[in-house]
Amino acid sequence: MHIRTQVAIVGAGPAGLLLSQLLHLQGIESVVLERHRRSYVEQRVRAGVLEHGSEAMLREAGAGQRMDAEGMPHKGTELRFGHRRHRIDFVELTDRHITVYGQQEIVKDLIALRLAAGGDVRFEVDDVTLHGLDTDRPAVEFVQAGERHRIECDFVVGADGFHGVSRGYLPDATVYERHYPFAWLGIIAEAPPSSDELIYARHEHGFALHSMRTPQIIRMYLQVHPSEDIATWPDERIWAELQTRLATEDGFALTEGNLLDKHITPMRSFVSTPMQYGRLLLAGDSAHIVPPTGAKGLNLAVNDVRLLAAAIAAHERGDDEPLERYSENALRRVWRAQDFSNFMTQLLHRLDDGNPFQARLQLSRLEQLRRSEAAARNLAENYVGLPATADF
Ligand code: FAS
Ligand code: PHB
Repeated sequence: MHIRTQVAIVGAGPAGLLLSQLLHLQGIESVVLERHRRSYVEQRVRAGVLEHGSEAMLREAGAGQRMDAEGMPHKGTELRFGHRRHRIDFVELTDRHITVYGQQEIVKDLIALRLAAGGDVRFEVDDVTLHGLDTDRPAVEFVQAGERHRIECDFVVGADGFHGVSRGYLPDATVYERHYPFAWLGIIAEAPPSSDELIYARHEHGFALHSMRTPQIIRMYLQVHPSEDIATWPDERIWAELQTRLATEDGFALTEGNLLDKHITPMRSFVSTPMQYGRLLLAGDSAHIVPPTGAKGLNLAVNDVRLLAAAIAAHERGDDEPLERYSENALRRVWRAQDFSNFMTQLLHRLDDGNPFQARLQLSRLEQLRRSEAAARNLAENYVGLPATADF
C-alpha cells in the first residue's frame, strides 16, 4: 500500500506524538509508526517530572487539560544528606516551578488527541526501513498485519528511542558515551506520598529518591550495583533500604504500601551527533540519553520537538535556516542537560571508587548548596528548565 504524507515519524513515545500534534496544528500532515500495541505504550512507566517549559509546550499542543487537572505543581525539592534536610525553593530562586505528571499520562493524552483529530497513528508495525534519506523524496517502508506498506514523504523523523532503528541510518555519527558504575532500582507502590515534594537523598549506602504519581501512588528509586538481580530484592528489603537512606534526625518515616512494580534500570549518558542527515532528523532518546537524576530525559525530547516542529514549519514557508541548524540548536540544550544530569548524579550517588576524597567533595558541594544562594539558584535554574527563549 502506498501512502503519501509530509512527515513520517517513527515512534509513538512523547517525542513522536508531540511532534505529530504540533505539526498538525501548523497544517502539516504526518504518519506515526509504533512498534508496540497502544495499550503497551500507554501503561509504560517512565518519567515523572515536567519542566516549566514542557508544561507550556503541552498546553500549546492542546494536551494540557488533564495535566492541569491531575498534575502536581511542585515549588521546590528537598536534598537530604547527613540525615538532615535542605529545601531548594524553585519559586523563590527562579520564579518557576515543575509539575509531576507521569509520562504514560502524557502519551495517553497525546494519542487521544491525535486520533480525535483524525491523526494517522499506526500501532504494531514491524520491519521499519528508511530509504532515500539523501534525496528530497525519502520513504519509509513497514509491515503491518502481514502487509508491506511504503510511505512517500518530505521528511523522516526518528523518534524511536534508544533502541530504535533510525540512528543507524546516520552514516558518520559521532557517539559520546559514559556508563555509570551503578543502576536504579525503581518501584511503583500503592501508598500516599510521605512528602509533598521530591526528596533526593545522599546516604552512605547509596542514593535514594522519593517521588510520586498521584496522591495514592508513589514512585521511588534506590541506587544498586548494575549487576544486581531484582530477584534478590524482595519487597521487605527494598522498603528497609529506602527507610534507612531517607531517615533524618527529626524522625522522618516513609509510609510503605503494596508494591505494584519493581525494575532495575542501568544508567548511562549518551549523545549521537549530528541529529540529522539529509531528510532524516532525530528527536528524543533516539539521539541522546541522560541519567535520570536530573529528570531531563522527557524534557529534552520535548525541547527537540519544539525546535523541530518550528523548523519544519519554516521549511514549508520557504525558510530552511532553522532546519539546517536544527542539530546545532538542539545539541546546545542536550549538552546543558547532560552536564546537569551528570552533576546531580555525581553529587548524590555513592561513588564506589573506594576513594573517600570523592565523598568529601560531595559533602562540600552539598554544604555549599545549603549556604550559597548562588549555588542553589544554579541548581534550581537547571532543574526547572531553561526558558524556551534561551539559546541553549
Ligand atoms: P521513547 O523511548 O519514549 O519512545 C520511542 C518509541 O518508539 C517507543 O514507543 C518504541 O516502542 C518505539 N519504537 C522503537 N523502535 C521502533 C521501531 N523500529 N519501529 C516503530 N516504533 C519503534 N526520564 C526522566 O526524565 N525521568 C525518569 O525517571 C525516567 N525514567 C526512565 C525509565 C526507563 C526504564 C526508561 C527506558 C527511560 C526513562 N526516562 C526517564 C527517559 C524517558 O522518559 C525518555 O527520555 C523518554 O521516553 C523519551 O521519549 P522518546 O524520545 O519519545 O522515546
Ligand atoms: C520520577 O518521578 O520518575 C522521577 C523524578 C525525578 C527524577 C527521576 C525520576 O530525577
